[in-house]
Amino acid sequence: MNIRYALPALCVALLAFTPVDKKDDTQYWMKVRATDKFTRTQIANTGVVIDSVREDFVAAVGNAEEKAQLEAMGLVEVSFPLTAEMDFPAKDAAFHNYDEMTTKLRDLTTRHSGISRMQSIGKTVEGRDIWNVEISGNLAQAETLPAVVFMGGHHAREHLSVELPIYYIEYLLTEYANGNPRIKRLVDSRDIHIIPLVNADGAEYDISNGSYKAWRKNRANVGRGSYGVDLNRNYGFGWGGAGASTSPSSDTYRGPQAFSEPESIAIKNFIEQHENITILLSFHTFSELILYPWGHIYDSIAVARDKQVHETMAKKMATWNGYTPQQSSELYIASGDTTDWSYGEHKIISFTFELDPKDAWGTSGFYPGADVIPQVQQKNLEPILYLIEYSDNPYRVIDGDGPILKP
Ligand code: 0X9
Ligand code: ZN
Repeated sequence: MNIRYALPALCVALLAFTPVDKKDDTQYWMKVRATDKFTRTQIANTGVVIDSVREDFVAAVGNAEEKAQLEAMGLVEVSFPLTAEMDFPAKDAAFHNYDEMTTKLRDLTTRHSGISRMQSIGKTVEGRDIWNVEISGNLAQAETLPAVVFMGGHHAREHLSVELPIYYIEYLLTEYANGNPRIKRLVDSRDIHIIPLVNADGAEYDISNGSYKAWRKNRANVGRGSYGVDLNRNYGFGWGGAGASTSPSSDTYRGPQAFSEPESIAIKNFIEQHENITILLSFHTFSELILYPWGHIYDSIAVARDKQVHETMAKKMATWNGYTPQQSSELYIASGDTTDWSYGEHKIISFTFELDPKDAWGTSGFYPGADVIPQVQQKNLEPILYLIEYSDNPYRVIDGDGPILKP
């Protein structure tokens, strides 16, 4: 047949065989109540895929029909469609959603398996894994090396705070592979932990259905139709003090007790299992600040040397990123934050960075746009390398010993 006739004929044939009833193929993520294996079996029998099992619920993915069946059984607590809209708005596509982040971390740690490993340190309320990437030239004996931990994403809408940890994982692994001598020396002599996204449920919720929700907390059902505990008010040092709300509907709700949330428990357990950690940095946004304890009281750290180390390091890091170094409570009193606990309970030298921008109206500062990602990653690179460097003995910064790892 002549090509001029073949194409139209093919189209007609294809149209004839195209099914007219277009089945809705939307997949839904569901939190489904289940306390025993029998209920879980019933749930599985609807055809959904169960991807995690917790004491009193499962996380499942299924289609509209399966969702309807589970709803009829009265078991669905939370559900949302896993459509293309379950992602950052197109203009912010450079940000990583949870799946993109997980895939990237898996790829990187697989490609650089000699010096890195990826481990779940616990699960979120909705059953997502909280990932830690450990980087060291001596993984077999990493616990004998000085350790440092970086984390991001305690607050859902602070997506930029997740992009920095992801980038530093990539940077350290690829620069090591490229033979960068400074990175090689750092990685070979240190145990580096990077937890990019603590509040994975909140971050996913914040981008669900195609628009930002300015969500802050985790996604715990806290009763009376309210959701969320502020994870940066849930840590157990000075918990219950000022600057944290007792009201479940508040954005700074401290939770029913210290460490009531699986996300903060995961961090607590992780820190307590890694006694070699000497320095911690938790990324937040925004205001361009370098904060250090205390945050729950106006008093400064009583141990003179500890105070001096925090101040000296904060000032030094500020020379690179241009942020303002100050004690946390200079900003405002807030109890139950990560760094008061890590320093107060474990004497870990601890910082909170409030990343760019410096100021903004309303919640717009949490959504500065993808364009800023590279510059914020770059301006904070030197502070990160500095903290890795001094994790062998942070007191070197006041005792006058110079950097021992610089080329
Ligand atoms: O309030 C917070 O948790 C942090 N700011 S944010 O805008 N990212 O929410 C600041 C925590 C600083 N710590 C204290 N002031 N205690
Ligand atoms: Zn924050």
